[in-house]
This record gives sequence, C-alpha cells and structure tokens, in this order.
Amino acid sequence: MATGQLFSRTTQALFYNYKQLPVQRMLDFDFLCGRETPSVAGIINPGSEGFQKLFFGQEEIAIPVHAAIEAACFAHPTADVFINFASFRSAAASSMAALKQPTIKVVAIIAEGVPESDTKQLIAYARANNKVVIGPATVGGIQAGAFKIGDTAGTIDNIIQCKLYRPGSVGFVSKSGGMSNEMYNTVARVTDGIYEGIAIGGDVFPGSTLSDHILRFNNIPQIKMMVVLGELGGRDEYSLVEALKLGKVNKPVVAWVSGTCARLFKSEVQFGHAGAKSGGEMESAQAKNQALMDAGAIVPTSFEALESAIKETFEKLVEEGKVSPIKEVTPPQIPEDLSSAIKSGKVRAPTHIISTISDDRGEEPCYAGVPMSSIIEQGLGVGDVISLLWFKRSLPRYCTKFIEICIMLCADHGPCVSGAHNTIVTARAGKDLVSSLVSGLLTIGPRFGGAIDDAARYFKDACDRNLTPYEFVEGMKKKGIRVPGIGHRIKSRDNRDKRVELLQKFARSNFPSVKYMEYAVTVESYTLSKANNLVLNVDGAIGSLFLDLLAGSGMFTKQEIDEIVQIGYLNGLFVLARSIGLIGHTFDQKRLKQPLYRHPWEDVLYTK
Ligand code: Q5B
Repeated sequence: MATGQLFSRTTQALFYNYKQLPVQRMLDFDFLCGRETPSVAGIINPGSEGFQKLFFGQEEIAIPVHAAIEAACFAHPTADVFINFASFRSAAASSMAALKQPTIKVVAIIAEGVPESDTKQLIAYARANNKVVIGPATVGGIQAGAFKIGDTAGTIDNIIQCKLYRPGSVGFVSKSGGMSNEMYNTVARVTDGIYEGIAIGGDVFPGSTLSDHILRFNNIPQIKMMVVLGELGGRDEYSLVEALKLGKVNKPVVAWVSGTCARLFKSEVQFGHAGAKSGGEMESAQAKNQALMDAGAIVPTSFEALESAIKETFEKLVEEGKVSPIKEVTPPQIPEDLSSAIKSGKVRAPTHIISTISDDRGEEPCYAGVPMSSIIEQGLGVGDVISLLWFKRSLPRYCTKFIEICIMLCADHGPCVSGAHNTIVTARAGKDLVSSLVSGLLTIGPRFGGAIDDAARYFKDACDRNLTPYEFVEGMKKKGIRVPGIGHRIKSRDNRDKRVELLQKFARSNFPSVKYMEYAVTVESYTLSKANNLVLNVDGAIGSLFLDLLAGSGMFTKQEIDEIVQIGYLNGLFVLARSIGLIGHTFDQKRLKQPLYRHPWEDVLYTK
C-alpha cells in the first residue's frame, strides 16, 4: 500500500446506505474546515433515487441519491472514497462492488461482524488493484481540515476541541475507533494536532493494517511524527516492528499497545473487538510493547504515560526545528439545528399552523382533549366523534343520536341523484375510488344536498325576525332566491320524504324545543299552496332541526350559534353521509365490471 495522501480538501465520497446523522456530520465538518465543495458527492440508497436535502453550513443543498453503486460512480466520477454503512450482512458484497469501480480508490467499511472469509477476499482484491480498505468494524478516519469519514471524531464540539478543523503534524493510527476520539484530544493537547487519523477497526483481519498507514504517513511530508495505538490479540503490530527494524520509518513513532491488564485474568479474555483477545504470549500487549520498543518506537511504561511521551517527542521536534509553527484559525460557527435550539430553549420560533381539535403527540390521539381509549371505553359513537371534532365539545346523547340519524338517512338516495350518477360514470371510466368519490362529492351544492347551511341561515333569520311565511317566501322571490330546503325533484305533498318525517319524529320526542322546525313547516305549508313539489326537503329538515339542537341543548352561546351558522358546518353532514353511499356505488360498479359509460344520442336534444 504505502504511497501517501488518501484524502485532500477536495476529496469527495459516495455514501452507501443513507444515514442522516453521519452524512450531516461530514458536511458540518466540511463547513468547519472552510471546504468549498461538500465531501459527500452522492448517496447510494439501494432501490431509491432522487435527492436528499441536507445542510452545508447555513445553506440547504440537495445531494443526489442513486439506486445503485454503478450509477453513482458513473454520475460522480471524481468521488474516489466509498463510505459503506451497509449492515454486516451486505457490507462485503457492496464493498466488493465498490472496489471494482475504476473511480473508487478507498473503501471504508463501518459494519462490525463481516465474515472474515469475505474480508480476506476484499483485502486480496484491494491489494491486487492498488486500492485501500479501511475497516471493517471501524469508525473511519479523518484528515484534519480536509476530509472526514462518517462519524469519525464524534460531535462538532469534540472536533473543535481537538482542533481537527485544521491540519497539525501528527499521523495517528489506531485499532479502536472509540479510543481514537480520546487520542485526538490527547494529541491536540500536547502537540500542534492531528494531520491524519485512521481507525483500522478491531477485526482479526483489518482491510489495512497499522503498518500500512504508518508507512504511508512516513511518505507524507506534513506528518512529522506518528502515534500508534495497538491492542492485544493478533500480530498486526509485528509488521510495524518489522518495518521499524528495516529502517523503513524515519520519523518518530510513539506507540502503545493496550490490554496489558489481560494478564490479571486467569483465563483467556476477549475485549470489545473481535480481534482483541488474549491469545499466545506473542499476542499479549506486553510482548508487543516490548517488540515495538526494541525496534525503536517510543513506548511509554503505561497508557497514562502515553500523553507525556507524545508531548516530549513533539517538543523535541520543535527544538530541532523540524516542526514549523501552525497558523491558528478560528473555525466558523456551525448554525445550530432549529429543533435542538428550540429544545435547549435558546431560540423561539413562530409556528405556522394552529390546531385546536386534535393532538397526536402523546401516548394516544385525543379528540378535543378526550383520549381515544376513553371514547372507546365509554362506548361513544360517530355522533360523539363528530361533536368533539366539529363542535369541540361532548354533546348530550340525544344530540349525537340526531347527528347519527342524519348520517344514516343521508348515506344514499339511489343511483339517479347527481352525486351517485357522477360517481358511477367516473368509476365506469376506470378511475380509482378516491377519484370516483370526489367526482360525486363535487356535485354537492346549492341545489343538491348542499342547501342545509343556507336553509339554516335563511330560516333562522326569518324566524328570529318573526317574518310570516308569506313575507319570507315572497321576500325571497323578490330577490330571485329559491328558498333553500324547500322543493324536491320527486318528493311532493302526496309523496312525502320519509327521511323528513323520521327526523321530525325524533326531534319532536327528544328535543326540548323544535321552534325552528315548526317555522319551516309553516313555510312549507305556504310553498305547497304554490306548487305540489315545494315540500320541506331533507336539507331543510336538517337545517331547521340543527338550529333547534344548537339553541335548545344549552351547549352553545348565541355567538357560537351565529358563528356555526355563518361559517356553515351543516353541509358537512351531507358530505360525510353521502360519502358512504358514493363509496358503495364505486364498489358496486367495479364489482359489476361495468364498461365505460356513454350517454345515448337519443337522450340529447341536438339543436341550433
Ligand atoms: N321553486 C330541489 O326543483 C330543486 C323552489 C321554488 C321557491 C324553492 C329546487 C331547489 C332549493 C334547494 C334545495 C336540496 C332543485 C334538495 C337534495 C338531496 C336529495 C336529492 C334527490 C338526495 C328542485 C319549478 C318551480 C319554479 C321554481 C319554483 C322550486 N324550488 N320556489 N323556493 N326552493 N330547492 N335543494 O323540481 O314559477 O315555474 O319558475 O332549488 O333545497 O338535493 O333525492 O334527488 O337525498 O339525494 O327542478 O334528496 O326545489 O323545480 O326548478 O323546475 O322549479 O318551483 O322557481 O317556479 P325542481 P324547478 P316557476 S334535496
């Protein structure tokens, strides 16, 4: 492997298996370092394509999402790092696919538990093709001030504390990703900081080894000293020993192999990583530390002494004039996410929506403050749910029963009415349920089903002003307005609408007062004297009776009643009810496999 730099300030990566946090952390790091281009060129999310919105500093950017590795590499030929966040099950296959792409030079595999045989194949392929694998079981790596893999170095606060936003003079390589965070801190405290840090991962067979990186660091002129943090288990450190002995490393190496405590245990001990287990004597931390020391590395007596060993080595380099002073820079402030700033009470932000009828944020949804479970436990019905969501209060049982009766009686009125006809024609045109339903619903209006609100408005006004039916109806006629709630295409004096009778019967026996309905009946008597079909229709019956419900239930103030009538709640009853029938007509036509409807020529008067 050897050669030198893996990354630079223009390095771009492809991120496999989208995870929002590590990608955003990479972009935040870019911003901190003053990079001009984001370090993530594209995201590969198997099976999905499009764009992912993320922040680059204060700006939102759209990063392309690709469904396949090949497509992503083709679209971003300059992206040469592949950051693989696939699970251990698929990490090997996707890593091999990435290694086979000519544009990819470095593959970082984050997953733990990749089968060793698969890793060996990846290593063999990478070595044969002059590519670099970092991991598996790694957090990744970082080139200070230039490029960072995924979650390496943790939070932005930690990155700032460790001065990783600008390059120092120390090359660091470790097996453990967790310990590398700690060491970035230590190195920042006692030297001018990290130039590059790599966590090779804790598996028995890492894609690249400690010595691979040390030899590479040796070729990077900006790196003046190296720090190595090994681990008991395995023999990786011995390849570094070998390199040191052969004089292949001419920069100071401070090294420590952790796990010296393993000897305190009587039996074999497995530490956190798959590779970190006490095996034979050669694999012990003590033996490796000794070998490294014998080969010329600076090895402290304990982990605690590692910091001062690094400090002394660095100070010596300074004294020898081998390290030029670093130009300190102040990193820009990363804008805080609104959600976290709100959470910590740092900012307040205006909301864009007000809602007062329901809340789904708690353990269970609430309708007007009443939890769903309480609605079910009390055996409440659709009428109660409508009272909560439309009127924001629990109404007495006779009121909710009346609402339910309205819904049941208006659910359907055969296939010939305007709404059902439209729904049937739409369903027969091959349209879906929602299209067929709304096609029918859109016919509801002043002539068909949607006269309830106007009926309530006009009956209330006329009744409250004590107009006689004559004054009211003739006054409307003068204005050229048909009385809403009066008249029907098929119902008449001799063919009464049963629905109207049923509603009146229920109200007479349950409502404390039916003043408005009685007024509507006197209006009907007058209109019937003009024409047989000018009956009080279902819209007029519901409109007038709802006025009685509002006024007689004692649950609404006068202002509330005026507001309900003025806004117009009551057509909602017909819309809701008739949806049931229109859905039924849609299913009926589909079940009957009815063909496209075409109106017959004979039924059209063609005229000039
Ligand atoms: N004339 C409903 O009219 C209909 C008059 C009137 C004064 C009136 C008509 C009307 C008001 C709106 C209304 C709800 C269009 C109806 C419903 C649901 C449904 C439907 C279903 C279901 C019917 C003949 C003469 C003319 C008119 C006069 C008519 N209505 N005068 N006030 N309200 N009502 N809609 O039969 O002198 O000859 O010019 O607009 O309440 O939609 O089942 O089908 O469940 O699905 O077509 O029940 O009444 O009468 O237009 O031929 O008029 O009567 O001015 O007088 P028609 P037209 P003139 S329930």
